[in-house]
Amino acid sequence: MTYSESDSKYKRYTITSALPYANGPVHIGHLAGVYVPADIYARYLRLCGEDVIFIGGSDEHGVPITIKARKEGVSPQQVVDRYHEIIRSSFEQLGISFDIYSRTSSAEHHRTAADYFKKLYDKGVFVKRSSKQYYDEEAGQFLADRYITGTCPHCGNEHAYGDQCEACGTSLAATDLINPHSTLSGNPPVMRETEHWYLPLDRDQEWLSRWILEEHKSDWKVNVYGQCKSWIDAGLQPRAVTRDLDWGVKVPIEGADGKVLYVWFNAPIGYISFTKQLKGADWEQWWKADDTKLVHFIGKDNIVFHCIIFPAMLKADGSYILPANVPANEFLNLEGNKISTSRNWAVWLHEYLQELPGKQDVLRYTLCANAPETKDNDFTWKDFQLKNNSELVAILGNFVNRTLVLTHKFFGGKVPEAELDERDAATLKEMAGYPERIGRAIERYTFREALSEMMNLARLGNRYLTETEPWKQIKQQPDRAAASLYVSLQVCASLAIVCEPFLPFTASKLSAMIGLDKQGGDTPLWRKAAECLLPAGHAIQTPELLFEQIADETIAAQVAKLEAAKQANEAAAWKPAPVKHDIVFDDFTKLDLRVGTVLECSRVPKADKLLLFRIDDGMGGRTIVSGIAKYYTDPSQLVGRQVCFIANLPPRKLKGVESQGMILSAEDKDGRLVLLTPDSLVAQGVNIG
Ligand code: B3M
Ligand code: ZN
Repeated sequence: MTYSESDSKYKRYTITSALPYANGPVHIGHLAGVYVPADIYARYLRLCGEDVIFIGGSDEHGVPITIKARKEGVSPQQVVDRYHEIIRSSFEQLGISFDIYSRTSSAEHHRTAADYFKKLYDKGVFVKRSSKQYYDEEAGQFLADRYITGTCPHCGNEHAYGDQCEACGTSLAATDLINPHSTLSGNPPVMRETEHWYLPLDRDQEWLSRWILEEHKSDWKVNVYGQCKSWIDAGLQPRAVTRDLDWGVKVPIEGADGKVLYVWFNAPIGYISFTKQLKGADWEQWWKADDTKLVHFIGKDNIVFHCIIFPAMLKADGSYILPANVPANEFLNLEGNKISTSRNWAVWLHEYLQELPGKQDVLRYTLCANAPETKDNDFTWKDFQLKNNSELVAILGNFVNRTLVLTHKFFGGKVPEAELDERDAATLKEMAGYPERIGRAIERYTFREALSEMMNLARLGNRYLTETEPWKQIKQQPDRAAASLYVSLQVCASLAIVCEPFLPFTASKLSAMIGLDKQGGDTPLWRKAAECLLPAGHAIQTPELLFEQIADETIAAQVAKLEAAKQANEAAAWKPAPVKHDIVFDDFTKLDLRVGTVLECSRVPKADKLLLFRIDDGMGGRTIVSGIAKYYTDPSQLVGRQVCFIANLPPRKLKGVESQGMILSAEDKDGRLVLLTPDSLVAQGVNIG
């Protein structure tokens, strides 16, 4: 039982979340954009007593997979086996409550996708077209999608793909790329004739325009609506749904050797084939009954596929319902920069789970609180720490802990009998309003608002407890202390229910501590969260802390890890400086370069960058000041070392010391200076040249 009128016509909910490519683990961007909101929605609806299926799985086809396999020198199957398992188990550990998490390499999926294509083919839906496409002669292969890279014509990104530019998010055709080249051989491609089947989206222009731009004008998110509108306004074009590749679902018709279904035709059918795996013969009502609400959770780069192409496929079949909503999110950035898999600028879920064990809810909380619902948003470790320490610990954890500890201290761990005064009753009344308020926000897909309302309930409890001061009242007016803890315990019970969609681990811990019975009765649990659920005399368990402070060191370690990634990127991106303009030989001979031996070496007082050298130059010796103190922290170790120097620079004063030349050093990638020393000992003052 939900709250909004518009949902009352639905008997069941089919909730899907984008199928991550099994070519790498998932990171916090995926979680904040797709899986955390989808899970909140699914958990909430279950608490409302609704019939829900929450579908997920790995997308195991497509060029990203085969490219990864090539790079690692293994088969595509090995790639997907490895990452499917990493992704599946990390989702499970984070408490993403999929009813099924399957994979598109499953036999059921291959069959379902092939049948889907065949039905549309037999109905004459597709148009067969011959076209010229990029081909790599050395690799002997057509260059579908990501096999081709080049410069994006919109933003100038030099690493745009043949299907999309990840820098500006524009969807591209391979022929849009400037200076295209094959990712297989690196060669510029040639054009070759090939035949493919196209979904004639131009024929769908009219109904799609009506369905999205009119019927969903007010209930779809602005960002989703806006993207759809610009696609539709630009005029929809036929779209190829087959590819010349060998990894994928084979095109199930005669004369289509060497062709597979386009991954974006194939993948959304996964939602259907996984439903079949979950529900068996009963699957159809989840996709075909008008009283089923279909909702797709995705990131913004998947909007066109879920709002235009997949609906066109569903409509072409004719027996399916269409999505009621597609609440796509924008992107989450990390410490001010775009998350990037290739640059390892990410917080990977499987690593987080290992490095911060038992902190699943803290991540869920932070990601929901910062979800990029209307615009791109930023995750920072400092904010993560703050959200934990000053919200989860200081508000929710503190309220629950104070309530339970005091109940044990003053009332033997039993809910006290209470006579309520006005303030008590008003507090309970206020509490009763929260489930609906939080629920309505979730039904509107405004999860950040829902989360902050949930915390407001904890704030209400905290404030009430502080104001009613049972620790003082217990001596003067024990009845008042009893009422105060009675009310606070009811708020704890309500919280144990309404925090579940967001913080499922906390919810079960709290429910266990207060002995909350989550079973039975006709009233859905979510509605019950408005009532007083713990009767007088009910025993509660010994309290444990729900959350712990996160120390500065923990955060520093994560920040250091990102810093290391950044440095590794910079090192990988390092290129030698361009060669300077030519000089004539005479210019070179003007330089007087020599070798000498360090006789003494010490720091220059009040100049932390400088070292003072006394050099035996075979000509009576000289003093040279050099800015390498940062890299040679023990100057005495340089004594006896031969170094190279320029002997004919005019003397110069540095921090009051006259320097008679310049010692040569190499500057490494990271800016570190390294002294140059001859390969074997030479006489003092010999020339270099
Ligand atoms: N695997 C693309 C992505 O991860 C794709 C989603 C498929 S959903 C049917 O962005
Ligand atoms: Zn671009």
